[in-house]
Amino acid sequence: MTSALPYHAQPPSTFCGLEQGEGSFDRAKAVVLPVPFERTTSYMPGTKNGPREILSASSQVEWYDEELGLEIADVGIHTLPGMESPFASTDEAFAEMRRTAAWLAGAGKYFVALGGEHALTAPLVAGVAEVHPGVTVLQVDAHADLRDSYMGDRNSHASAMRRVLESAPAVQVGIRNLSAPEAEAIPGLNTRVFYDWNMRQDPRWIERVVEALGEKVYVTIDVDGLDPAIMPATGTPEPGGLSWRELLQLLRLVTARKTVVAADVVELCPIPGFVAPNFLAARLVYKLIGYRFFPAR
Ligand SMILES: [Mn+2]
Repeated sequence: MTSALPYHAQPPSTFCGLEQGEGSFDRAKAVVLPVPFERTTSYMPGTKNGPREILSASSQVEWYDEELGLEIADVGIHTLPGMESPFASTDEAFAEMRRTAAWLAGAGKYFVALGGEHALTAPLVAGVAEVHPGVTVLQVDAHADLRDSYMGDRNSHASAMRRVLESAPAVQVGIRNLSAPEAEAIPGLNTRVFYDWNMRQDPRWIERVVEALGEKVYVTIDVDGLDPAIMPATGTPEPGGLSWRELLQLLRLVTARKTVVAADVVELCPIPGFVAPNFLAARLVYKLIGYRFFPAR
């Protein structure tokens, strides 16, 4: 459509600048859902700008993926309008997210949600679990997020995975920051934790992570799970973490062996004028879509 305009148009705010005509949603196998939710951020705020900056950076992502040897965008990627919840309570906003996740999963769409703070993962997983009972959650994160509540708030981002465990078991990868009560709680919880300090002592750690997952998987990637050298744009950075290559190897094996039904990329806290982390997040979302539909054989 833009080619018909008598001016040079700005890239539309769709993922990868893909044009969306009539029937785009129906044809799309993949859906990008912007969720600029930010309520409980404890250190540096700004995750509500994550979806906008990921979409903006994605306009610079090549549709051709050199690793897969094809244009991932051919599967059909529809970008939904961002979720707005300015006057709603957190419970109401979460109920809306849960309904939306169940609607998308029920429609057979593979969705990737763009956060926003990590608390949004729990209602999305709950919605997906309504359609895919038995789904397990793969979390990449520096933080265990297993506090039962934080500052009196059970819906805090610091409790994100504790709430997730109420609807699905989890496998947590790259963990390198948690409290003593969280560490003490882990043996009694339906989760398997791969700590960053020792997970590479086993050269087969990626296989062990994948073996710990069920057949259907929801992937949640808190960008602070990555090495802050490549991902400084996050509110609670931690030294250590996964490299870009490690994360891709992990996702490649998960998609080869399991069915990934939905995903989210959360906690990007964009740094004004510094686009590399935003571009990394955009490329990660594109890889999450590519691996899902063109898994390794
Ligand atoms: Mn985190």
